[in-house]
Amino acid sequence: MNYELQIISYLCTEFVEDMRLRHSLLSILGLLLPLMASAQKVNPSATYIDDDNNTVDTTEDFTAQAPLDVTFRANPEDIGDHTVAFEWHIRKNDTAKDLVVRYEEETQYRFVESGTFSVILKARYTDTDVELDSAVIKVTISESRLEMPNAFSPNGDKINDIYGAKGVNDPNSSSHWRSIVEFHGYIFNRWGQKLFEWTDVSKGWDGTFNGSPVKQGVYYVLVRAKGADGREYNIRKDVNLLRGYTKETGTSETE
Ligand SMILES: [Ca+2]
Repeated sequence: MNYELQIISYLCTEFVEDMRLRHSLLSILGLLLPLMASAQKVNPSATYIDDDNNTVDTTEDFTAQAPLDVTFRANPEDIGDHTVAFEWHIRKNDTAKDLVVRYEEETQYRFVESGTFSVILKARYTDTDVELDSAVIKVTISESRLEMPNAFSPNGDKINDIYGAKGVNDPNSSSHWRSIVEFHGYIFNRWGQKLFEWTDVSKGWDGTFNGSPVKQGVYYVLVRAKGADGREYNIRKDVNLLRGYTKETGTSETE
């Protein structure tokens, strides 16, 4: 082999080595890229029942009223054969103190206080110890509100037929109750006899006692309740039970 050929041979070897190196680098990159790309692969969602009784499934921040049961899901994507460790931190008003920490892919939490809460999800691969991006959903629990009406008309026309918190006959009412976490209502007649009691704010009295309609007249309501914001409600008032209003006659003795 002459000198020139030796040089060419050397260069060829270098070239091949170089290609091998490049190939190796690309192979390593090829292995790393999925790991790097997977650093975005949790997309937590929240599922809850809203004020209109619809089931909402969202990945956005939201406002609702207490008591509120929420199911949070991590929704890991494209994780292949990796094992993922999840960590949920629920904190109030961005304080660093955790109300709870949970270690599961899907977790439930009941919000009973007003305010804004951060629900933080951290996730990592346990096999490679690669951290996945953390994500936050902010949940705002509204201030409480509770009003009791002065009258109702249990005559079967589907208008104000139930005596209960404002909003019980009209879910779209602007004075609809909000964030009531404890409720106890009692109905008495004028002799102080208890005719009805209820503990679900979304329910009420239909104007009957022992299965029979009571007479038109004045009754009394007593309500003790507590809001998610700590507000306590003590409401006593007269309740006018009126049966006169019907759709047919259109006469209004109630409103
Ligand atoms: Ca009515």
